[in-house]
Amino acid sequence: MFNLVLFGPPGSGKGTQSENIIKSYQLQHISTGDLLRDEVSRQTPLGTEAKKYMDQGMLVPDEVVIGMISGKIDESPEARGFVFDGFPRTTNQAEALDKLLEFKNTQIHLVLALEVPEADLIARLVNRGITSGRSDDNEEVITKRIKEYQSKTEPVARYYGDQGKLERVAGHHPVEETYALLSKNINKYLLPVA
Ligand code: B4P
Repeated sequence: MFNLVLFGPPGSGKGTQSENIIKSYQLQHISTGDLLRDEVSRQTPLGTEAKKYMDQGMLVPDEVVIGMISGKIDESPEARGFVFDGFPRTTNQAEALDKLLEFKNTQIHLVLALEVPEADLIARLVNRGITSGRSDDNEEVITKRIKEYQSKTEPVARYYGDQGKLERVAGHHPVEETYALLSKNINKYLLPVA
């Protein structure tokens, strides 16, 4: 089993690159952003709670997100591995993920951190907001999401750096070029199937 964390600020391309990675390496995709948006659209109690935070550009409480992840891993016992996209976003979430995986006799093997200048992040997300209909893709909320990332999520890079698992990758290139840089790192652990 090979488990990858795709890490980076809002709009750095985690979702975009995950799609390519799961196809080529035949891994299961776990995106906490997608899972939360699904709960919101189905108006579940969890979704109603999460929406309050997401609409303000704040992180959803750890216990909500960690509970969702555990169930999602259990749904795919035969998986070749997982791509965690947008999770963990706090050191608390990273510690919880380590414990969950240890319980399943596996671990995180590699963390790829996408690095993109802040001006590019804002431009990408404002641009996506024009078509996505996402309530958190407007300039005011985007700025809050980036601040939330800097204060709560950036420390997660140090957590994995201390474990010797972190690789930083330039994410400002076009999608295909960025993908080539990411796959070069993944190929050290696992070769593409497709
Ligand atoms: P997410 O859904 O994870 O969204 P994101 O960080 O904004 O986007 P991502 O980095 O995936 O960017 P994308 O590829 O889409 O989170 C949304 C919210 O959910 C959070 O703010 C939080 O409230 C909540 N949440 C999620 N996970 C949580 C957790 N673990 N704990 C607590 N709360 C959590 O790319 C963005 C745009 O850029 C797209 O339009 C794309 O086409 C474009 N783009 C991508 N790569 C490009 C490139 N190379 N060049 C040009 N444009 C590019």
